[in-house]
Amino acid sequence: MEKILVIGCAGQIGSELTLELRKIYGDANVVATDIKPADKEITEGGPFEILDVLDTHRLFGTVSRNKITQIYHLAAILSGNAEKKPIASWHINMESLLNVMELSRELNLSKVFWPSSIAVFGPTTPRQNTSQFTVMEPNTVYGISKLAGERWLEYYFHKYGVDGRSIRYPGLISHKTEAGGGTTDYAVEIFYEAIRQKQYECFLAEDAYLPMQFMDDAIKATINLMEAPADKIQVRSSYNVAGISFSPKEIAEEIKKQIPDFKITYNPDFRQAIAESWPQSIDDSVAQKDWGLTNSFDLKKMTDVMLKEVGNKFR
Ligand code: NAD
Ligand code: AKB
Repeated sequence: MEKILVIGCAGQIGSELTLELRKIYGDANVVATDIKPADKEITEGGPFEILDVLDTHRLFGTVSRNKITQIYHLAAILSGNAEKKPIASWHINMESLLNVMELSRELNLSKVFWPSSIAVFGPTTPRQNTSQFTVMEPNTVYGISKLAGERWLEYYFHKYGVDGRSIRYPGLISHKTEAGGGTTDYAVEIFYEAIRQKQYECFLAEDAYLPMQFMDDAIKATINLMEAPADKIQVRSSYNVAGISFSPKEIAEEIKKQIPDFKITYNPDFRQAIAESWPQSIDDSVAQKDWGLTNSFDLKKMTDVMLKEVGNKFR
């Protein structure tokens, strides 16, 4: 029987992944933790603890007391916020991962999930159909921490046999919990503002193409990766996952099909330079081949669900 610890359960991914894991493994077998309170659905639907992942002593205590066998470590400072506090963000992103990897080694846990990001790529990476193995020279503190994290994951696998698994998520789009300080957040905010104000000022330029993925597909991919037999996982750093690529102009056009008087204006800020350093589209054929990655939401299907669900929140 697996017992799972989710670290960062109150965030954009954790708030949905925790519920999905509880459906699969049983409510009592998924211990949700975060440094801040989470939604009632999470705190009342199964075990929940306030936990700072940097507190090594408490982390070991929580894992031992609950007889945890797997960890999903989601806590991090994302690209936009990390540029505002580089050293503090490096500390949180790296120390938290090393705490989790050391603990997994010492307590011989069965598996660890830790997400990487398209931020591992940089301005010298080919930007179209970016391959699994390519030039990686990130120039953001977030990207540097994700690339270093990937190296540590691979190191712990080869050196100690820790079964760490990872996806380089593109920008994730969801309606349950708002995004937490990234460069791709515009693609979530735009739906809220389209519903609330029928207008949106975008912090990226109209042609800032980026890879994105709807949350349902991201969660399905995460669980498929974690459930795949260990010998299928040939990439021990992190897998490319493509999703769908579009620009702010294209998503605005899709929204206008349903809200004809929606208006978008552009006022690019520091995040435009980050977007320009990331790929515009991703080649995820290795993940397809190794563990059967699939993607089912295109721009239209995602827009339909987002407008409906965000609309329901304000009804
Ligand atoms: P988020 O910011 O929405 O959530 C992160 C959660 O971690 C928050 O609830 C926060 O309170 C918690 N946290 C922060 N510091 C903590 C600490 N010291 N101890 C315990 N919890 C702490 O982020 P997210 O979008 O859910 O991202 C989760 C992971 O996925 C991150 O590693 C992120 O880099 C990665 N990722 C996300 C995206 C995306 O588009 N959302 C894309 C690529 C990678
Ligand atoms: C961000 O924009 O920082 C994240 C990511 C792609 O890692 N959404």
